Amino acid sequence: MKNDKPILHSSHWGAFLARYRHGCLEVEPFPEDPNPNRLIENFTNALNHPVRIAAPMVRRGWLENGPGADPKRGTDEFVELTWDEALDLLARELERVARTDGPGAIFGGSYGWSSTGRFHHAQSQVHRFLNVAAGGYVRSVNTYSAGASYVILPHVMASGDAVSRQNITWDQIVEHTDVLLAFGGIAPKNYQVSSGGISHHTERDKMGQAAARGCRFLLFSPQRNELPPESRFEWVPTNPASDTAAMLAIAHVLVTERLHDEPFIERYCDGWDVFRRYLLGESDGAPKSPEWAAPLTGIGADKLREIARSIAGKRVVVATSHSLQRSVYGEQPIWMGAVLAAILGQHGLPGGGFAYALGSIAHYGRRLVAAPPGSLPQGKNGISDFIPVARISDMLLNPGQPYDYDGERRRYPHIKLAYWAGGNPFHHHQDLKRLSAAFQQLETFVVHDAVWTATARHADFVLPATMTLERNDIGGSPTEPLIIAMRAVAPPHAQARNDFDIFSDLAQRMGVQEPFTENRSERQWLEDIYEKARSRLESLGAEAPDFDTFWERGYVRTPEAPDTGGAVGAFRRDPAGHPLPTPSGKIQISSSAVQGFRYADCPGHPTWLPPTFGPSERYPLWLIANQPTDKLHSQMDFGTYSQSKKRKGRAVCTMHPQAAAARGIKEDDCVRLFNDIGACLAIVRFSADMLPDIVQLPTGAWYNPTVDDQGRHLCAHGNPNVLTPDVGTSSLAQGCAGQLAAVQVERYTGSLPPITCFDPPRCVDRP
Ligand SMILES: Nc1nc2c(c(=O)[nH]1)N[C@H]1C(S)=C(S)[C@@H](COP(=O)(O)OP(=O)(O)OC[C@H]3O[C@@H](n4cnc5c(=O)[nH]c(N)nc54)[C@H](O)[C@@H]3O)O[C@H]1N2
Ligand SMILES: Nc1nc2c(c(=O)[nH]1)N[C@H]1C(S)=C(S)[C@@H](COP(=O)(O)OP(=O)(O)OC[C@H]3O[C@@H](n4cnc5c(=O)[nH]c(N)nc54)[C@H](O)[C@@H]3O)O[C@H]1N2
Ligand SMILES: [Mo]
Repeated sequence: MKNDKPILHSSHWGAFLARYRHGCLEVEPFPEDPNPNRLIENFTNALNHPVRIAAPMVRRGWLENGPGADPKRGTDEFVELTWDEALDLLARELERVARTDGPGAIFGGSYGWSSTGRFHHAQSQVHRFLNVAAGGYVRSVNTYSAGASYVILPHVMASGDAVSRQNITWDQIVEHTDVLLAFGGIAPKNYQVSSGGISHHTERDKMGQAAARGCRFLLFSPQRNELPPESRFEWVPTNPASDTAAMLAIAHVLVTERLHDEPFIERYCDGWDVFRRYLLGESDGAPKSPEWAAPLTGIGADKLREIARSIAGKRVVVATSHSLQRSVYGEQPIWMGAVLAAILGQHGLPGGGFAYALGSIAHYGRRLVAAPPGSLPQGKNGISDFIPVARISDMLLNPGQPYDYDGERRRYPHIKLAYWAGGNPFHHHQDLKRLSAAFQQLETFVVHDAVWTATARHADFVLPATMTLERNDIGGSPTEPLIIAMRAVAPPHAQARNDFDIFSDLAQRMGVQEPFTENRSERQWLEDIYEKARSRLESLGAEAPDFDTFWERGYVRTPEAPDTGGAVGAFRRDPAGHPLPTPSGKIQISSSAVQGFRYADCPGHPTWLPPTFGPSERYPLWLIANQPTDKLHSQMDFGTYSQSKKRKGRAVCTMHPQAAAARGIKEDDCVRLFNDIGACLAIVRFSADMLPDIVQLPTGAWYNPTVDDQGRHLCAHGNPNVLTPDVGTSSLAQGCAGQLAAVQVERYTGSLPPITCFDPPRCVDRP
């Protein structure tokens, strides 16, 4: 396959042009993109990288001993089989588990971002397959992104999507907002990404336009560079996990100085009085004043007071990032953000209110489009059982045990087989040593991926999937103005196959090929997915080319939908006619439903709960384990751009020069970060643009477990999830709490263990 003319393709981090010649891939940004993203460069060495999975593999221990728990999972050797052998064996195993234990023993949650195309979307494929072939599967609910917020928000306001995706847009902010309070920031590295693709990176310019009109951006964060310079933001250095206290103090000033919007609270809110008594200290003896909050937040009392006075009567957006709620008690700052916007009377005004996750991913803050493409139907799941997504290790280690979730007492299912396609738990989950032990409990673990991730290395069946550039697909999303014909650029690597074709052949062996494929080819599925957009475009009187024209041209444009503020805007305009879907139909400043669950870790109104997991004498630094700048999660960590940002082949952690000096650490030193959960190595970079008692190590470095020359277990590469706690945010949401941990850092003086995670595992001839 040779393409002399560049072909348009799409990824979660940007649309781009690709050309594949003489085995080499060149990429360039989509010409219309005002602020293209260098992550596209990660593709250039990816297609034929040695870490690609070349052929179907079965773990040696599974082949020799059959299904069952095995401590060798993760370090075992693999045996290459032919596709026919591997699929025959896997089909029989799936039938065995479905027959003896039922589909309720199959975990098909398969969390992860996979790739952009709407048809070859690996999760949709695996879910559809398990529904058809096994009668269903135990699923996972919620996300690692918004685990706490999407459970608390429906109790308080409306669905997470109604608050984050269909509420306040950048267009409104450009025109109307006076002050934007950004708790956790709106980091340039983060809004360059959007699931379903992103053809125009516009956030930076929108913030610049708002600032030029006079909008003031205030950043509350432990790190400075979490807003673009174009926003002319002011940094308010804020301790990790203290945002609830900062917001309470601002609310306290507003209420005690009678700057709050009493008519709004009266008309649009429920449960004010209980919260007001807490805020003023009438119920617990502790007024949540700026003086109370100053030592907790690290923000001076005068500063908090000045901020409160300066926002009263203004058009204000209270924005909170995803990161705020990805830690223990993560529900609180989200609920409090909604309450602060209510105290200011801002909900539902153009460019005012509570913008959950604004710009944390580019799809938050964008206008909805009128004609998004369709997606692959997943069919009906015969199993109703589920887990909150980040409780995967708990589920595998504690079958049958009870746990709390959103007012229910539930029990973990007994899972025998897990099937993963399109996610990387050894990237996304916490306490990776524990996760490894959890996967060792399974009878059988099946993984499709294009590359040898740590997850694939833990599997019994490893089936090589194509990468997006090796197949035809359609890109688009509810907020993306282009529907992109993602034409294949390169031939599949070695024996890699599309997830759809793998499932189709498995379904054929299990006698369900026709219900799985509906006798439709890839081309027919793509036509179907496109047709949803085309017919809608036609009904809108917009240009609606037929599939062949679309495919030839490379994309079509969909108009934007009206910018009405969604359910929150409608509620503001007519609270009786458009009540919110809460028990009162109003904003719940306190909630008798949540109160009724009697969770000490999530009381009936936003509450300051001191972090129990923060720095201690032994582990005096906050670890911020946030999103990486040079890739999406773990995807293509071996890619040119990601590799160019490593030092000594390892992840870079950022420290304040003071904290480093106190430990005798110099720039570019290798350090060991450790706590009671685990340890890893990383190379130090200095920055004074952060609080002195934090160390930042982004996620994304592939897990590289090893034993150093002193016999200590550590990740040689710098995956922070060896250090993060595997606990839920609270009994309410049980969300991921991986953003923060407490650690110690020391200079590493041993010999540097090699990086082996990009070498394929050992393969042996069949026994
Ligand atoms: N400590 C800490 N941990 C975190 C976070 C944090 O802030 N701190 N953030 C969390 C968040 S918000 C998220 S969303 C998660 C992300 O976690 P994931 O979404 O699981 O991470 P990815 O690296 O995107 O995993 C996608 C995998 O799918 C594979 N893949 C891509 N395309 C295909 C395909 O077509 N077919 C198949 N079969 N495979 C494919 C890729 O190679 C990759 O291995 O991480 C979470 N983990
Ligand atoms: N380049 C790139 N972009 C991405 C991703 C990626 O992997 N790579 N992942 C995407 C995904 S799936 C998601 S969900 C989003 C995630 O969006 P977020 O979760 O918001 O992103 P993070 O980078 O993890 O965190 C943002 C910043 O929050 C600050 N922070 C951490 N804890 C606290 C706190 O307690 N209080 C305050 N005030 N600030 C705090 C830190 O300084 C951190 O850098 O990013 C998306 N964008
Ligand atoms: Mo996410």
